[in-house]
Amino acid sequence: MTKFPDGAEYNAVIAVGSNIGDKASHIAKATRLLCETDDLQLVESSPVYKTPPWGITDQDWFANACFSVQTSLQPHDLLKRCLEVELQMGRERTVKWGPRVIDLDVLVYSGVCLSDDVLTVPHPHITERAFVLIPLMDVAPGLVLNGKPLAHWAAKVGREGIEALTG
Ligand code: A4P
Ligand code: MG
Repeated sequence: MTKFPDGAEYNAVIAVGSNIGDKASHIAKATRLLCETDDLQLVESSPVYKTPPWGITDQDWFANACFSVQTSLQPHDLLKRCLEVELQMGRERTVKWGPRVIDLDVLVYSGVCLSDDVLTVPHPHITERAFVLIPLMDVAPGLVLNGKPLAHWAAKVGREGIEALTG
């Protein structure tokens, strides 16, 4: 279960990744598109990080970032919005964990722990992935996952091969 820090200004965190073309601009564009309507405000963006590919390692490096948001959208509608932005940006689904122009994942949502056919929140594997934990710590440093602070999980996975591309 996730515990949000008391008084947090955000109620959800989105992770974004890209490993095709101009990766950092894809991330900037996705953030802009996602926050275009009144029901979702950007609270804070992490730097964009260059990260080694995880899962399928025989593919180009990724750019990864996280951003915290304040939204009135319920979790499934937030996922729907993320998938719409992916489609708008020409995302094609070919290989699971394979190359992608843009990937938007709902990492955490305040007070929500659920899993059904289309959505699992908190996103599975957060605690095993440095490419998620490092930007997540930038925007939600007080978050507690499975009873431990993010720094605990981040120390376990290390940060080998990860460097900031933008500040
Ligand atoms: N889905 C369920 N829960 C969620 C959620 N919390 N957020 C469903 C978003 N989607 C969620 O995702 C498949 C389905 O997951 C969605 O339709 C939604 O209903 P997808 O984006 O089509 O497929 P995918 O991304 O290939 O699979 P998956 O399991 O989401 O992979 P991940 O976890 O996104 O990992 N290495 C680095 N360095 N950086 C990366 O960003 N990304 C991946 C993909 C692999 N390696 C990487 C990176
Ligand atoms: Mg995904």
